[in-house]
Amino acid sequence: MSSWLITCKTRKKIVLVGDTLTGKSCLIWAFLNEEYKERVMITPTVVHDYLTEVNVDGKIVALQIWDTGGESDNDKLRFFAYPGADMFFICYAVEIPTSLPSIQEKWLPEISEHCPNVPFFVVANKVDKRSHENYDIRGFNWKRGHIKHGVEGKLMADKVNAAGYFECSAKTGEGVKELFQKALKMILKVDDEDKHFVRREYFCVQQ
Ligand SMILES: Nc1nc2c(ncn2[C@@H]2O[C@H](COP(=O)(O)OP(=O)(O)OP(=O)(O)O)[C@@H](O)[C@H]2O)c(=O)[nH]1
Ligand SMILES: [Mg+2]
Repeated sequence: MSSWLITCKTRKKIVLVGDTLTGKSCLIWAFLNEEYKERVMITPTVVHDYLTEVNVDGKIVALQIWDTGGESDNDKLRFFAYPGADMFFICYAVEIPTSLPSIQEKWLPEISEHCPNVPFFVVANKVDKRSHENYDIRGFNWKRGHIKHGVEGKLMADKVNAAGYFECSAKTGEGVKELFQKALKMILKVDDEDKHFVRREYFCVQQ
């Protein structure tokens, strides 16, 4: 790790949560290495952090990405990853129907308890699976009778007041870079707005 990364002032942290096997580790790997790796971890993830640098509109940001394991065995350990988070990605996978309601039932209550007021995106992973022969053009899976069209994920994102809804595939790379770019842009924008807010407050005090 370069010393520049350690001392860089613009340092941001994104934490990924979501049910097990929803593709969190593969998504991070795809972002960091621009390639797909079927099995990122030999053992299931508990908590793992990465550090990289990202150019956001010409500004270099040191980005910490924290991967967490979705297995319920990790419920008592996962929150170690949360302090200092600037944003969460709550992930579901388009081929795991139960992972979508989990956003509201499990992940939102968990991150809200530990990090209230931290913005989050809802992220639909493995969207390449939609083009599988089992699906028709609207994303209807005839075998399981479950609709996995993006509209469901978007509705969930609206329902839980997510700051955004994104669709990705670690396998094809679709949407991966855009997701992290959009997240960092939003984080940096919030920073700027906070600064203005503080300045406004300061002027009030002076008057
Ligand atoms: N088709 C497809 N399969 C994917 C994609 N991403 C992940 N997978 C598959 O899904 C499996 C699980 O992905 P992981 O990234 O390990 O899932 P995870 O959310 O990190 O799981 P936990 O660490 O247990 O919480 C992988 O081993 C791949 O086989 C994708 O974009 N497309
Ligand atoms: Mg994992």
